[in-house]
Amino acid sequence: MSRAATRFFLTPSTRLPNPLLFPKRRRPPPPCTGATRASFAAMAASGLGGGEAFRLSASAGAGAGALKLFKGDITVWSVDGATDAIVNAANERMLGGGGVDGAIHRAAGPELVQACRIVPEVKPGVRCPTGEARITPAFKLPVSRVIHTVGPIYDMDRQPDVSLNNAYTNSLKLAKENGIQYIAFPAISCGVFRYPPEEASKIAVSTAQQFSKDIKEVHFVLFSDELYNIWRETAKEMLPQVEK
Ligand code: AR6
Repeated sequence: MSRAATRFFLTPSTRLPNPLLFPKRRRPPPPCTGATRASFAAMAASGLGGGEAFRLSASAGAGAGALKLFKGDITVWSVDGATDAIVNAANERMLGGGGVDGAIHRAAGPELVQACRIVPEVKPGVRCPTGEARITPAFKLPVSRVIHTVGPIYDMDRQPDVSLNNAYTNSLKLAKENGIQYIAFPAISCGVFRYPPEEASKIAVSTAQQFSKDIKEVHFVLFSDELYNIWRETAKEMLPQVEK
């Protein structure tokens, strides 16, 4: 028997349980729309925590324009692999780095840095100036695209609030232009760039609100309990919450 053929054979000790003897327990479906249900299922499968949902606009119908909060590693996030994108907190060179940038490049594989390398430089060593955004394929990541943006270095930027607003806004604009329906952000600039997370969360939520008609769901994937709780408090203050 060829090696390929043996892959499809199960020995008695590895045989799967008979589904008639071990039926799957059925749970009632959660009371939410198809899109919402799909994204919650995808997040639960990927092992991300949290999952609180808010409406981005008081006037939008159920399921449209949602903001969701998750806890964990953004590189495992995906919704459908076709109209979804994660955002990378990159630097102006766009050739990788530490933090979430390093994690995204490791998970995407070496093709990502090659794709970044061919993004034209706007001046020597700068492919994406602070506050702007660029898009690439996502390679081995489970999403369709990576949007790279550069947030401000809090202590060095003259107007860090304007730059952070631009980073979120330009990422969302680029998502819209590329037909992205589901987008996930990390806490841009809240790591080595030292942006105070309470202030950053207000900018993040308010820019997401402005795209409530353009993007189905804006997600934030926060890496620590502390950040998750800050984003949750801000979302609760600014948006109506919806039941899971
Ligand atoms: N998933 C989600 N969030 C993460 C992950 C992850 N896998 N890893 C880290 N974070 P940072 P910045 C969080 O420093 O402040 C890079 O070297 C982290 O806890 O990654 O915008 C770039 O190349 C923090 O809350 O990005 C730049 O030079 C947030 O992501 C520079 O860092 C952002 O932290 C950008 O600095």
